Amino acid sequence: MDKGITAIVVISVIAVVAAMAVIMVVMVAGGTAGGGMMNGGMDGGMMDGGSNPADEAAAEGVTQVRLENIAFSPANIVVDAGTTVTWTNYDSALHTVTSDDGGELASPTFGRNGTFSYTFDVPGEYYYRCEPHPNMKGLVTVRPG
Ligand SMILES: [Cu+2]
Repeated sequence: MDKGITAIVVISVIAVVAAMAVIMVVMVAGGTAGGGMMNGGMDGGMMDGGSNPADEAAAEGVTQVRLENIAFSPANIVVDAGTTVTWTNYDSALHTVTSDDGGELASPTFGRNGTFSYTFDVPGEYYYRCEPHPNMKGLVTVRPG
């Protein structure tokens, strides 16, 4: 009788340990494989990654913006009118470049190694974000050419 109970207890402990091991393997795989939607949140340092032009000095002469770790980098650039800016997605997550004010700066959703280009002909401040990731914010300031 005692032996039977002991066996059940041992089996239960083994089952719990096995379940924890499986959970840990899944978590480690998710954190290192770089796949899936959660990637940026895990790797970005902050809870949901994110970028904010208010946190950065404006970068001049930059026409290439990276979408990486659920952030625009650099998130704050200054260009002359007539400049074409290209965004490239280095994440496995899908991103967009979407004007905050509903303007024509509006990309389709694009995935890893996808690019989107837009030519800024009209001077002004173009605040934008990523639709799936509201913490991803960026700004292009266009000076008269
Ligand atoms: Cu995004």
